[in-house]
Amino acid sequence: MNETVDAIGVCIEKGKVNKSSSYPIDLQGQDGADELTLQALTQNIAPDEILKTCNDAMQRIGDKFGRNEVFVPELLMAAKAMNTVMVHLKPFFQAGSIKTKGKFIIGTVSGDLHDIGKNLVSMVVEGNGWEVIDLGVDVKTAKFLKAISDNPNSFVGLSALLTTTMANMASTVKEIKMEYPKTTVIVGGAPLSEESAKIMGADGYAADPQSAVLFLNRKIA
Ligand code: B1M
Repeated sequence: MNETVDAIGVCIEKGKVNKSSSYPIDLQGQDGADELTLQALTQNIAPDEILKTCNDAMQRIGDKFGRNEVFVPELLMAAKAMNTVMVHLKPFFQAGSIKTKGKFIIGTVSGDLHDIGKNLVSMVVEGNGWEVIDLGVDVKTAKFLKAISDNPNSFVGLSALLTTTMANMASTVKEIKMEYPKTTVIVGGAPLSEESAKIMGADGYAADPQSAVLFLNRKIA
């Protein structure tokens, strides 16, 4: 493992966005996720390696939150640092083909504000030649239905990170399938599984962005 990449992981876990950010106190004056990511890319470190380190760091801060060792403000700072890294990685994931394979509507379901995973899926799917219509977070069913109506033949992806919002996801899938039975819906997010996707009536489950791409590509093969 490279020292710069390790340091990016520390910045994510501690919520150190850039050199000028005063948080956290013990890293004041040091390079943050912003500067270190640019340095890592200049050293030709693979964007995938940087991303994996960041995801591991998010997992660690999430585990600490689960043990009540950190609280929502720390999660928010970690997310801010992670988003800074993603700004620099985005062009690498978007370097795919230009002619689009189809339209993919994606959003985080109602009641859920987690968007880092959903944004990663958007980037990777877009980079693989799909036009992505990102509806954002806390997306009500009506907004998905309007987007499907505005974009006939599109595919739909729903993301949820909370066990509580999985229930909202299930009702969104159900309503989409009632109004647009031919629309393919895939679901993903940490609390989901193949089994829960099946119970909801979704056409597929994707554990990560790459699985989402494989699923979509198979559908148009
Ligand atoms: Co929240 N949070 N959070 N949080 N948060 C979790 C999810 C939690 C597991 C932490 C914990 O307790 N250990 C826990 C959920 C527990 C549960 O439901 N079982 C939790 C909680 C409880 C909460 C609050 C309720 C806390 C509170 O207020 N008391 C609150 C809820 C707010 C709301 O949504 N209404 C809350 C708030 C937040 C912040 C806003 C502070 C922040 C989000 C900031 C943001 O997203 N902009 C936050 C964060 C950062 C996390 C953790 C630490 C990290 C999530 C993340 O970004 N991971 C998370 C703990 C964890 O995940 N270990 C946690 C990195 C990201 C790359 O992974 O999102 O899993 P992930 O996405 C993956 C896959 O899941 C998949 O691909 C992605 C890339 O590999 N994927 C898809 C995701 N969507 C997909 C869609 C697809 C396909 C694949 O196809 C359509």
